[in-house]
Amino acid sequence: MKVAVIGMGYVGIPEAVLFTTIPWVQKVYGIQRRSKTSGYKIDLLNSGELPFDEPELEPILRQSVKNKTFECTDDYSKMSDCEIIVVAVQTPVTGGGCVTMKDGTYISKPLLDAIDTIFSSKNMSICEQLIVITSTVAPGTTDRIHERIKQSCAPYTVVHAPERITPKHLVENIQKYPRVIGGYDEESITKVKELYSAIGVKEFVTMTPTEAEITKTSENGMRAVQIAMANQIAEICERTGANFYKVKEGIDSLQGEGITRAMLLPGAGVGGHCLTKDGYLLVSAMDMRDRDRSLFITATTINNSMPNRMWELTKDACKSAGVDINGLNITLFGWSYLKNSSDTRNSPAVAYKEIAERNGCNVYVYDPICKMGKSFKRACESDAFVVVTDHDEFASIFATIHNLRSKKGKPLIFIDGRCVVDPLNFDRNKWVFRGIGRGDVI
Ligand code: SAJ
Repeated sequence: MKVAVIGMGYVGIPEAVLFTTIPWVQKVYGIQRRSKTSGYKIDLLNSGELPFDEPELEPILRQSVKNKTFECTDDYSKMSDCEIIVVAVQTPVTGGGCVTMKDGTYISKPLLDAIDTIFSSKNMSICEQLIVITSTVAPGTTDRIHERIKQSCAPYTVVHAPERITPKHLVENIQKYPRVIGGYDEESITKVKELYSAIGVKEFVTMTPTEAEITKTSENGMRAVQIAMANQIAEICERTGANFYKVKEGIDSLQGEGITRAMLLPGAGVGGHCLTKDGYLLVSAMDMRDRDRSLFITATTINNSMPNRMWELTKDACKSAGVDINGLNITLFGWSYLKNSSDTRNSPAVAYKEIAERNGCNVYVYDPICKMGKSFKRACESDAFVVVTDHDEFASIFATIHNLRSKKGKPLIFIDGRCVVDPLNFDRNKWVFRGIGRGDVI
């Protein structure tokens, strides 16, 4: 059997490479358009290298390139003799990534383009083909594709099997998490189960395609709501002189039968490619008049406001320190959106830096994982230290940073966006501390 995977990203690459380990799969084509931003991946992957850090996957890729079971190509016609086509393109909701249909629902532009190429005559196969949509899509998307198949009498069936991966643990996530499969018939569902069982997936949850779309967009929409709750409770703590982490300890003590509370953590913001968009995809199935008041949109708005909250804390600290914010030298610890990751998609650090520079500050970004800021010495020479990403490798810095002293006779400033230090370690004559959720320390 031959398999094509469209979209060589965080989802498509690991799945395509793992498919090459299946004995009954002779060839896997990684289909990647030669776009400005991602076209480079074609030659990179064909040379046996990954565009991201995933140690477990690299040797499998090299082996599959060597034995020619994997080939990355921009030639979509290679799909025509593939029995299964997996669509793993990104589904952004901003920057023109989304098409709003007549009924107000969304369909991702990259997904639409991928489907159009599958349906185009030069790529259409004569044999029955199974299309597996693994991208996260708005409710109703798979039905739309199913309808198009029926109208065009194309030899396709379609299934939605959304991915559940997070950067840094791609292979582990693919194999560890149950796979939701939304299909129209038992035969196609069984085929998808066979494919993913063969790469290590142990558990499946089957349902209709729309239920699968709502499952995936809800599980991330819910997480964004949970984080937004923590962020809003943290703001209430800051305004009332309370310590969020004591409140969390109190709420977490409410354990027991049926009494469940999942208090996540407030922070400098929510970045990444999942939580920042899946709520929008989910609510696109709501009546357009009701969307803006949806819980998921409100949560995303709260989370997107956190870099500004970090800026407000910076301003307040400067006022307390008697330091002019204009021209302030800031070291920004962290550039990626997620700890121990180099993934900067929608990173709150980018938003904070823009606000600070717009207000006359000089921002030095220090994030060795993102290869930003070469000099730790320079990082220590600022007037203010702002933490957006809590990389493990920063722990030793944060354990002793309170020993730094200003050379300008003014207090230094520390803005803690991830609860990485104990404020009590900071000499209040030499430092002004502000932290998300730390209304008790001003
Ligand atoms: N964050 C908080 N407070 C929290 C947890 C996270 O502010 O309590 C922030 C993080 O700093 C980051 C952002 O939210 O900026 C996203 O963090 P994340 O841990 O949710 O990581 P993601 O965006 O990679 O989310 C993915 C999702 N997985 C899939 O879509 C398959 C999500 O469903 C997972 O729950 C999450 O990974 C995970 O748990 O690792």
